[in-house]
Amino acid sequence: MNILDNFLKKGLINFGSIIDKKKCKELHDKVFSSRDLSEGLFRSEKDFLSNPDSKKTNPGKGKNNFAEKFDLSFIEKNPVVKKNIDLLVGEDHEILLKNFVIGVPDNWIPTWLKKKTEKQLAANLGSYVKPEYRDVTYFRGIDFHMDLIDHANSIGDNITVYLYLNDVTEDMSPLNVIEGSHVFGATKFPHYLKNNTVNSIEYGSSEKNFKKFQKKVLIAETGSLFLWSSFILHGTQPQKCDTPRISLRYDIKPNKKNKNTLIAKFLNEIQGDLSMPIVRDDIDLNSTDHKQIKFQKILK
Ligand SMILES: O=C(O)CCC(=O)C(=O)O
Ligand SMILES: [Fe+2]
Repeated sequence: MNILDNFLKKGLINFGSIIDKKKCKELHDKVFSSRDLSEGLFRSEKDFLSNPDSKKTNPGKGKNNFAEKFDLSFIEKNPVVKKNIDLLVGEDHEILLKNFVIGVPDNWIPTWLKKKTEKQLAANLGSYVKPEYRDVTYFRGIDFHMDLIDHANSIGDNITVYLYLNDVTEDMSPLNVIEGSHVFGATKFPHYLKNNTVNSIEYGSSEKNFKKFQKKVLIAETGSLFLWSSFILHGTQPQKCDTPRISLRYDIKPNKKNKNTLIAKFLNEIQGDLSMPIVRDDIDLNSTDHKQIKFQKILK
């Protein structure tokens, strides 16, 4: 089946390792050597408590963004990538954000922080990292979510493009993707999920309406590229080894005026809401604490 027909069914494209390995490795090495990748990345507990600083700690478009310092045309102008992205979201699409993502090994995380993040469903480490290092994104795993989680009140016609800059083994927090999980449209994080097995998982639009889906664990080599709809559930386990996973991620949106994109066709098939005012229910937005007890982590 052609990859775009497959996308219409599954909401995911696995392009395989199509991006120049040598250039990926060079980019990886530049990120790797640009900072103190150790416990030195993090603030002290005392400093954190004196100013939890929980907002705007991630790179933005044109703001505090290490990925914007590089010529990424070997990715963006790759003919296969460009052709498929243009067909999906139109040639007049907008790149809302490109950023590097680092999957953080446990041995960098200070003890005080380990206790905190172990309970979090979405361990984005931005607010715990020293301000000078916040030009890339840091994760200690994130449970199954839709990327719509970043876009409350907006139609989920975005796509995420994700490139592995190093070889990602089973221990290195590979992406887990639930194929076809767009069918219920926008649902709130944390999601109704059960019976997680190697190849499948059950996901519900409510406690009463579960369906079984195929799951893919994206163990893959340097230069492997993936693309998914912002309605597709995916997540990562915390790292299980000392090598960080370094990736590059794009958030891309079609132009509002363009109605002839394949993503518009994809959204037409969805039986459910295409946007949501409240996208998550795991954090108290007025405090730095996550509502840990109520929900169980799936990706541990
Ligand atoms: O890199 C990770 O651990 C999280 C990846 C993810 O969910 C994303 O980039 O959308
Ligand atoms: Fe995501």
